[in-house]
Formats: sequence, structure tokens, C-alpha cells
Amino acid sequence: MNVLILGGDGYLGWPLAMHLAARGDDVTVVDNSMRRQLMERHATKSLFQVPSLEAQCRIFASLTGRSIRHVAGDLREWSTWQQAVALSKPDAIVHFAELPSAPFSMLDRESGMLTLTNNLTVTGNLIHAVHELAPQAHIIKLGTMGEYGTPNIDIEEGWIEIEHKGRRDTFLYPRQAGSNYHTTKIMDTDYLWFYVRAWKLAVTDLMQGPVYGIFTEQTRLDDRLLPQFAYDEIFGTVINRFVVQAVLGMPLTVYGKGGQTRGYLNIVDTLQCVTLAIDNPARHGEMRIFNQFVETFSVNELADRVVDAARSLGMEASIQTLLNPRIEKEEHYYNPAHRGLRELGLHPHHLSRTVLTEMIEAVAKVKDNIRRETIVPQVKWA
Ligand code: USQ
Repeated sequence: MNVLILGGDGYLGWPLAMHLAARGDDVTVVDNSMRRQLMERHATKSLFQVPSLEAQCRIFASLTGRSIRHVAGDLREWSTWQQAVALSKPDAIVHFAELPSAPFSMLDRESGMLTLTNNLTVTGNLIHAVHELAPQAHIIKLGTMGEYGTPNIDIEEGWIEIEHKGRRDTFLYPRQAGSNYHTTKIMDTDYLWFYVRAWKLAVTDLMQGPVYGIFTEQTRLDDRLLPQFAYDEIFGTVINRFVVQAVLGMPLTVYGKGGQTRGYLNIVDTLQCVTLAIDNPARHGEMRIFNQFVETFSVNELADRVVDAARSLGMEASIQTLLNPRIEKEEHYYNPAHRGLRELGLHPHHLSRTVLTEMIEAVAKVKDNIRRETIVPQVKWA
């Protein structure tokens, strides 16, 4: 398969690029380093001091004999698309090239508008690039479980059949986002759904929950191949943050009552899910939606598990309840379906004590890199 990965420098894009290259796919990554620059600007850094994407591609090739093509470019610019599509001749395009942070999108006007314009401009260019330059390509778009919000009814896998005044039809499942960022993902889905109908694009939209983890078969090869791993209040996701907090010996930052429940998955399962989508493409004219997570936890359950794992290693660990900086339900019903990827063959990895202790030990080795001052939440929704 020829696979073009948009946003190949990210926490998920880089491990996916190595995973696909290792199994023999022809992989091209595109990135404009926006995420690295924004992390620098906000005085936060990846926990692991990883080389540039270009250097990582070279190191990976020297260790494995497999090459990954790299295009340094901004996907808001059409010239980047012309270059990347000509080089890749993609069968599949995986779209990770979005600003993925809810707190960043709520920071101020500039960050909110950058999230909106970047995410929708890249998706818009993707639609036109496939139509004009790669009409056979299958689009695999990273959406988010956060598009659905936390409704008081079961969450279906993308679609819902509604009966109204004696008539029936199927619609996108109702969406109600919890941040500016999550709202851009809803708009992406609507945008793609229109062009699936208009231009018969083949689209898989993966509604992913928060991801955790460090290690994949390839990131284990060499420390220089580790992904960018954020733990700060803006770019870090909750499990990764809790692990870093435990290593520092600071109380884990549970926001509000801690009953907020989401569907989580290990980074290795993200790679599995995207690969399954690539290998089993949507049909042209089909918008296929999968809910991409393995198990659900409340924030309190996650904090308890991290405390348990840290204590098993002899570390002191505790929990602190903070005033919730976000506007979200802190106790709610949550029952999302997640059948599609299992049916395609997903073998889930669960959040075990072993997984957590391995993460804690890896973070402890680079404890001196942690910037403690970036952990306590400052960005508020209200
Ligand atoms: N939370 C805490 N303490 C913390 C950090 C977070 O209690 O220190 C809580 C949040 O309030 C929220 C939950 O943990 O209720 C998850 O927060 P998160 O920051 O891990 O995840 P979120 O902001 O929802 O966004 C992340 C990714 C995003 C992805 C999304 C999937 O950054 O790219 O789309 O997870 S989902 O959550 O299903 O929408």
C-alpha cells in the first residue's frame, strides 16, 4: 500500500508511520512542525527530547532498512499537496494533521481561531486533493469520541435511525462537543459527509477516545524513535499526565467530581485500528464511522489505577480534586457502541498494572526533563 500520513510528526502519526513502513508499506509523512512550535511557545516540551522528523526518518532507515519519505510542508498550502501526492501516489491518506487539544483551543481568540482554521482548511484541501489528484484514495480521518459528547442515551457507531411522525430515516448521530477543538471535529465530519455524497469519496471516520502509552514495537527500537509525549495542561492527555504526576510525587489532578467517563485506548491499539481501516477500505460513496476505543473509565478510576501502579513500585502517590477548569458533566450516563473495529479483527490491549508500571518506569528515567510548572491547569472554559 502507498500511504500518505498527514501530521506525521505527532504523538500518533510518527509511530503509525514506522509501523506501516515496518510491514512493508510505502509511507510518506507530511508535517509543518506546528505542534513542536506551539509547545515551545507555551513553554512546554515533549518529555522525550526527540530529534526532528527528518532525523527520525534517517535513524529509522538506518536501523531497519525501511525508508519513510518526508515532506516538510504546510497542508494549508496547495503546493504542499501537489508535492506530497505526486511523491506518494497514495492508496490511503491518513489525516492526523489537526490541532488536537481542547485546552489549547479554549486558551484565547488566537488559539481558538488557529484550531478552527487549521483543522478545517486541511480537511477542505484533503477533499479537493483527493478529488483532483488521487481520486482512488481512501481517506482515513481521525475524528473523536468527543463529537458525541455525553448524552443520556446509548451512543451508536456514527449513525442513528430515527422514527418521526411515522416515517424513518438514518442520520449522523447527534453531536454536542465540549470544546472549540471538539467542535472543529464535528464540522470535519459534516464536511466529509457532504463530499461523500457529492463526489463519492471513500471515507472512514475514526471516532477515537483519549490515547495513552509510549511503547510500540518500533518506538522500543531506539530512544530517538520515541514519540512526542505531552504531559502539560494544554497538550497532555489524562493518563499520560497522571503517570508523569505520579513520578514527580505530586497529587494527581482530578478535575471536579472525577465521574467524567471516556473510552480509552493504548497507542498500540491506535496503530492496529488505523491499519485495519487501511486494509479494509470504505467503498466510494461510503462514509464509514467506527468508535475507536477499547474500554471506558471515569477519571477517578484512572487516578486509582495510576496510584495503585505507582505504589506497587514503592512510590508515594495521592489524588487531589481540583475545581474543574472545563465545562463538562462530572457524573453522567456513558454507553458507547464499539463493534466495527472488533469485527474487523482488533485485538484489544487493556490498561493493566503492568502497562502502567512500564510507563512509570520509562518516565522516571527522564524525570529531570519534566517541567513541573506546566502541569497545574490554567486554561479555563468559563
Ligand atoms: N482530566 C482530569 N485531569 C487532568 C486532565 C484531564 O480530570 O489532569 C479530565 C478532563 O476534564 C476530561 C478527561 O479527563 O474529562 C479527558 O481529558 P483529556 O485531556 O485526556 O482528553 P480530551 O481533552 O477530551 O482530549 C483528548 C485528546 C483529543 C481527543 C480526545 C478524545 O487531546 O485529541 O480527540 O481526547 S475524547 O476525550 O473522547 O473526546
